[in-house]
Amino acid sequence: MTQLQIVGRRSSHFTRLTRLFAEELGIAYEIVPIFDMTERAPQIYADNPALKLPILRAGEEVVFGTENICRALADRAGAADEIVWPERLRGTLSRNAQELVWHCMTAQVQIVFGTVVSKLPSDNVYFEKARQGFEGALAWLDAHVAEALEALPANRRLSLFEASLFCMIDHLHFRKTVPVEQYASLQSFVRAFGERPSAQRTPYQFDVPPASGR
Ligand SMILES: N[C@@H](CCC(=O)N[C@@H](CS)C(=O)NCC(=O)O)C(=O)O
Repeated sequence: MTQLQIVGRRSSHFTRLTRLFAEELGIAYEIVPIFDMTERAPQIYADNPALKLPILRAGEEVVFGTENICRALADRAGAADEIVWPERLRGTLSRNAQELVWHCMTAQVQIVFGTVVSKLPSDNVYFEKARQGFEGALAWLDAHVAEALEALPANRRLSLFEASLFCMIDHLHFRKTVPVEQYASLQSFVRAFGERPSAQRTPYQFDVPPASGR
């Protein structure tokens, strides 16, 4: 079988979600780091024209988008039916919960890429509103996570909801954009999910370029 490459960053929550899926599904992969997110050549992003990461490379085939990558990995493992994908979520609360996790992940990218990487003023309304919406979404998730977890099928192998929620909350300990410690239900979920070997094998860390590199 072709050696799979996940082109991304060990410090990225979207990349971690794909790595976590690969680990859970027992799929071997190599991580190919993108050291500098300000690069603008599509080749750096495995030819993703959107200049976003992660990307899954399997020989000549490239897969764009975190959810697509998770699905491609599950297909390879023959385990797609064992995963609770968003379309299997029943009820508005569960669907809203997934939406807010995606929202938080995107807000985190907006704040980190805007204020940390691009050094734009963090008191601009663009970032202040992002932080306010982020905090509102976290408070909502904290209040509803128990119900959202309860609604998942008991016999699941993994759900995209839990995996994405874990990667998102744990990233807030690594890249401290908005406080997260006060959300007791979210913290206890992260502690429990963090026991999984897949979580322990994919800790956040900054990729260090080789000394002779860029
Ligand atoms: N829709 C994309 C979003 C991925 C994303 O935002 N990735 C971040 C890194 S965590 C990124 O590419 N940041 C660089 C940028 O926004 O220019 C996906 O699902 O993979």
